[in-house]
Amino acid sequence: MCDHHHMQAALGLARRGLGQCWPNPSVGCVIVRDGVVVGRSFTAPGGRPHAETRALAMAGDAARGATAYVTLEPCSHHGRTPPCADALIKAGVARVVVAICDPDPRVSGRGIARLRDAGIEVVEGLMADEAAALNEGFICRVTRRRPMITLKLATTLDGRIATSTGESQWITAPESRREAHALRGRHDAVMVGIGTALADDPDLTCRIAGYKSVPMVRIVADSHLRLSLTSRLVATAGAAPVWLLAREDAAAERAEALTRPGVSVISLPDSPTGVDLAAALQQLAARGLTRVLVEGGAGLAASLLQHDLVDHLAWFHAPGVIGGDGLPAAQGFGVTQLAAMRRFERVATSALGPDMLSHFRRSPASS
Ligand code: AOF
Ligand code: ZN
Repeated sequence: MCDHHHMQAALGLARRGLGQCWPNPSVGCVIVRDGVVVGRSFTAPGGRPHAETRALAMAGDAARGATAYVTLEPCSHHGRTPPCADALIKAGVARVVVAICDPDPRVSGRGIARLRDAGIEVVEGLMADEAAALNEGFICRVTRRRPMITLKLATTLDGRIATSTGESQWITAPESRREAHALRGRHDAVMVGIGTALADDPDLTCRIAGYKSVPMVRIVADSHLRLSLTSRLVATAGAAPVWLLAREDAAAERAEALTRPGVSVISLPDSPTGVDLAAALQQLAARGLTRVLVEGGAGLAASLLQHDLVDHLAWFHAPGVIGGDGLPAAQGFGVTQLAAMRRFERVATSALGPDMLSHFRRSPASS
């Protein structure tokens, strides 16, 4: 079997860890000796042990003289676990095929150098684009100091998320709503604006059995700490984290009442539109988040688009039309000229029952 085939398998393994490994990247590792896969694994939920350690444990003595395929450069630092580069050397691996370098300043090339110094043949850059896409959240956290943002919208064909009276359940079909939960599963956290939290009283959990072993972080952009103490989010704050993004001047006694049942309040500089979003995302990255799914509402969607913070769009379209008096998916954010429009490029489209789901990413021309 060729290198490409095994790297593809390693990428497939890494994909299974998305949404579960933060603050670490989800890495895949396949160990092959004499054409036989003797070890395979991905980063454990919570980020440790690393992929290579687990795959080497599976391979045991069979790792001697083998080739290891890893989707990210093996680490070289002494963290909570010894360096993976050292583990590969100790196990007697002969060759390591790496998709991309680790942007973490503690590693960034040192893992590969360590392997080469030990006489191991290292091949770099195989399926690098695929690996970079898979690690986008981690790379974003390390290099841009904010998590990758996916904005999910579920609308009619004319982009409405509710009628003029606020009725919104349900616009999309059960097939779409199920896929929306799978999307949550591949993200570390889900975030909504306070309007949505008050209107829907959502759980913001991933409700597909067996899909997620690390609880989803639930985030509300709640500048004045208006989240109800009797909301489902507050009631379940002990089971899965709830983080509120609030302005510094939000009432201290309100913050105290919310923190008592286990909610975390993150204080941020004031901004005319609520909280300073760039500062908010910086705080989320500092707490380790790599992939955040934003599910609206229209105000939060507009602010993110305005500040060009949307990396991916997951847009569910139901085949219906509400018309101009329905609520739009994104409020106005001051676009008067087409040159200022936020542009995306289509990555994939699929049919979900009667609905359509399109994935877009920020157009390279606009970044
Ligand atoms: C690997 N294999 O599976 C992962 C790696 O805090 P630590 O000690 O767990 O180290 C975290 C760093 O290790 C993380 O920032 C990234 O550079 C690397 N992640 N490395 O060799 C893995 N998840
Ligand atoms: Zn490691």
